[in-house]
Amino acid sequence: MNNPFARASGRPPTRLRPRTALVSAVAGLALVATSVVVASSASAATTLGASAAEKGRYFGAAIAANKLSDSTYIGIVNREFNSVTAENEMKIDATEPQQNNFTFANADRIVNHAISRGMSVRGHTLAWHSQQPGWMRSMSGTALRNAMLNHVTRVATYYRGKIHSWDVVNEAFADGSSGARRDSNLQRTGNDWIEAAFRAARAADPGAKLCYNDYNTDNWTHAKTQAVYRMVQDFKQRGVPIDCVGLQSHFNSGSPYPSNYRTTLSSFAALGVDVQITELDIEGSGSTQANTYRNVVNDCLAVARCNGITVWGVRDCDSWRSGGTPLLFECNGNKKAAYNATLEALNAGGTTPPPTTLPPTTPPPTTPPPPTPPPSGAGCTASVSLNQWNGGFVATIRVTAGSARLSGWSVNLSLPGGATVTNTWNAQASGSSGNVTFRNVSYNGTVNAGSSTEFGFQGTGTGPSGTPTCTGS
Ligand code: 9MR
Repeated sequence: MNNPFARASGRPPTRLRPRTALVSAVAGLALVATSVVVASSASAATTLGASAAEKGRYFGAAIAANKLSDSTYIGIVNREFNSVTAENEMKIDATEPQQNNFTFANADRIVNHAISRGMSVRGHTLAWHSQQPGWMRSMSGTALRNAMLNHVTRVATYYRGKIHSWDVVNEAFADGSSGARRDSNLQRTGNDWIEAAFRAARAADPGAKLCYNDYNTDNWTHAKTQAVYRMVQDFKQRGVPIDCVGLQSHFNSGSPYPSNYRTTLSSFAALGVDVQITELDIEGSGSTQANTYRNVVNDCLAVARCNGITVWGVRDCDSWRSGGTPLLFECNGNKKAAYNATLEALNAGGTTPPPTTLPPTTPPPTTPPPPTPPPSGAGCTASVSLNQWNGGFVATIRVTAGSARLSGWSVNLSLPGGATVTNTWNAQASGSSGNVTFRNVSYNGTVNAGSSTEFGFQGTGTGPSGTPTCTGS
């Protein structure tokens, strides 16, 4: 498959007009300098999603169903991102407006769009004190607990196999210095409401990573950060199924990017969970804003288990804080300095992917990836890392280019009888059982010589055990 974005990295041919000798000499020098830049940028990814994919990570955006028909907006989404979050469409008030009456139409528009383009989806959010429908706001006690668990189960079951990571519980801790849980109708059903929600989510969709997500948990010294850390530590110790922590990371002058942000990321990761930056926006402009974006990307790339960044909106005018111009694109769709800094930082970040996590908590037998065979065919190899549990699996496939740059690739592998692919990210699958071929999507077909990119799929039954065949073009 051709990469429609490959041309975007090329420069138009330079045309020289007759000038004075001096101007020609200066132009000649400039050309030499430019050609150096081109030589290095020719090997650099040209979109956020492609660059993140080279590092085994995703770069996503929160998107809104009612903007999918805005051509500027969807053009950016399709070009730049390999993950999306529904900004509002999967919240409790949107998916269960009347008790036990579930509506998924708007969320489906987002999920289907993403899946059709090989993007992964973050689910946001299953249990939250806010954005509850009226019927839930007026509930309490056992009735509310059961209604919450029913909601988690029904929504996670509906999207089973389609969600990369769920924000199972959102914003359950209080701001300030108390380190306490936030008071809410859910909290008043009992302190164990969070772990009950995680257990229900795991039962409903065992292949999704399950995250706890919150804001003002970026500064390692803050009481709220420490309180969330202790909860995750406790969950890991007691076997409560949790796979990831989401740091929303809404930064502005009142809640600035903290210099110890990397410590926060690595400290959570050291508990044995993934860390995801889930709602990034940084108020400001120009180089100050750009540098903060650069710092955030560098921090994530420095922590192996920081496996993705999502910005909370596409253009400044799409933002919930549009007055603070906190995003990567201007309203007219132009890239901002913050965009360039983000892409540069991603491209500079090497190509080492983070390790894959192991859902579910009940340790599945993990099949070690087979040794990587030497390059064959048109110059690529593929290796599988498999997380298998009883009844399902997640396979992560690493595609590595041989000594020549690929402009497209496909991977063929054989699934044992009874196994079915239910969800694929960063690739397009042909077939879902038996021999299945996965082809690159628009943003990850180009792989430089010796570099790698990753895609994955989830399935029911038993995962592949043989060596996949990689064909490059
Ligand atoms: O961006 C979202 C905005 O459109 C909604 O009106 C608001 C209320 O549901 O939620 C915003 O998103 C929030 C997210 O769901 C949770 N973390 C804070 C985000 C910004 O308020």
